[in-house]
Amino acid sequence: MTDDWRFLKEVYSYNDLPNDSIPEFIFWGRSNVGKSSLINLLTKKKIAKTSKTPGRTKSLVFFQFKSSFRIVDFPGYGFSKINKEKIELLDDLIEKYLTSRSNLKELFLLIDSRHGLKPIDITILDLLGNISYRNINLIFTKQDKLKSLQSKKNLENLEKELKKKSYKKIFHTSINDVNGIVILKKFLLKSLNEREFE
Ligand SMILES: Nc1nc2c(ncn2[C@@H]2O[C@H](COP(=O)(O)OP(=O)(O)OP(=O)(O)O)[C@@H](O)[C@H]2O)c(=O)[nH]1
Ligand SMILES: [Mg+2]
Repeated sequence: MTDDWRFLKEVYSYNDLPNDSIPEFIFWGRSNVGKSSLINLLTKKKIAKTSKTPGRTKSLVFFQFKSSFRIVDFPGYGFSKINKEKIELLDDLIEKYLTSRSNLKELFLLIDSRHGLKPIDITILDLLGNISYRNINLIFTKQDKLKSLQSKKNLENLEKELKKKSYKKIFHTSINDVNGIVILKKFLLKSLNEREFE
């Protein structure tokens, strides 16, 4: 039920993180890749703020389903209008979160299907590898914008390239493809041992 989803809080500092053990899923990736839009598709609610211009999400934004789990909308990387000091604080918060959050279930790294893996995505994947974070999944977004056969070919090459990196699963999503969302939801539920959230 959409009513069972609620905005919980926006977090800017480590001490402000929810202080309990409710499982959490992170959605991360370059600015504008579609993190907040995907959260709205999953929750079937306009719960996360989206924008045509990159740099919309500027904190860790927590959304909660009943008292059973949370989705965390991460600020995008690779673009920011936020000043340098604030970026450093956010980087610090994200690093602490990733290294110490025991209720973090899975991390989803979103990649724009049209642009593929950018050097900054590789840096993030390597950073996650360095801190030995294992539950990484990749989501190729904006599949609807992939038109030509050539772009699809590029995507296949990209998936081959990714074989060298460590991640668990790859998902494909698009704002007009219900199936991709259903597959993603099933994965979330499986990792929670829950039966449903609609
Ligand atoms: N065509 C298409 N556009 C999409 C899709 N997903 C998101 N968008 C658009 O991409 C833009 C950015 O979406 P957001 O969800 O705000 O992106 P974000 O990753 O949260 O961006 P930041 O908060 O700035 O890091 C918006 O204009 C969305 O409507 C998709 O699957 N297909
Ligand atoms: Mg966002």
